[in-house]
Amino acid sequence: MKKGFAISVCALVLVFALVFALYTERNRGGVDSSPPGEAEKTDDLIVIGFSQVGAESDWRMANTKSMRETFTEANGYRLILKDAQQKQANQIDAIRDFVSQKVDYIVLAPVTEEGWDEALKEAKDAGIPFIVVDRMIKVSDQGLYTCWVGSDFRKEGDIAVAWMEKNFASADEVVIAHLQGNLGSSAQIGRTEGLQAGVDRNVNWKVAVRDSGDFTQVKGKEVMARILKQYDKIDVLYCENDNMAFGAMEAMDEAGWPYGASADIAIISFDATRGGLEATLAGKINYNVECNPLHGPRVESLIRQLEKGETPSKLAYVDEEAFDAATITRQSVDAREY
Ligand code: GYE
Repeated sequence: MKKGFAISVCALVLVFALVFALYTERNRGGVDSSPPGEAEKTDDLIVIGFSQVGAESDWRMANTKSMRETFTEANGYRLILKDAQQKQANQIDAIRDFVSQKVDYIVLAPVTEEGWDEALKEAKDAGIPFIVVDRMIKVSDQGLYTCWVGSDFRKEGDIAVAWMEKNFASADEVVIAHLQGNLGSSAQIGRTEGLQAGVDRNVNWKVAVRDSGDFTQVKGKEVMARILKQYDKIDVLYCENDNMAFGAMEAMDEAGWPYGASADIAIISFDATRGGLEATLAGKINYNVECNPLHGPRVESLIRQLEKGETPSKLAYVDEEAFDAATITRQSVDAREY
């Protein structure tokens, strides 16, 4: 009897020791020593999978910064950001990865407009709301994505062309060099369509050369250096973003071609980043059409609406302005957030 009692006491002590050990281990968070998967829920944070185009321009860097600053843990989010290095295949992989991680929302800044149907269908089948930001997508069924927020790129092109029509009204001939962005992206398509409509309206306008600089400074310089060797008269350089304009200006500096407000080649650019506005204020860029990259808070407000069970508008366009070297002020450059 005494022996049996001792055994029971021992067993009880052992059970207590085991429970105590497990309890302290759990409180240290050490039950599973492997780190939780990125999207694994260990808290109440809303998990956002964001597929970003890349880091090709100042615009893009400002856009990434805006998303990072908005979707912080302090604001109630966990942001999983994947940089696609300007490749659609990487974006499709990222979307599939977000689906398998069961994120709460997928946000896509698409590199091009076409080719999204299948990946979006997978996200939809998984029941994950899909927000498109910045450039647009073309899909067979509009129900494949929840909503979009970004710029009206065609309108940006029209604004630039209106400036050209006003400033070259008395010219006999306007020879244009056209530096395009990433072919197939909405930003390129809209800005190119705007210029094309201007060329169709003005018989004396000629696009002598048209080439893509992929929205990067390096490529902008490379393409412009080639153009300068082939043509001896250019009236307007229509450049689809600031970074390509910076590259083109380097090429013109090196080749000794004067440009800007006090020279024969006028430069039109897009984005109106701080660097772009500095160049406009310095008279190097004649006209700069704004494209606003601060989409973080805009995407967040869409997510807040969706969280409340509301239906945000399908398409939301951002208001934008343009800056003329003749009228831009130091204050407007200093007020620039990006
Ligand atoms: O103009 C360019 C960037 O999609 C609006 O992409 C964006 C464009 C922007 O690389 O600088």
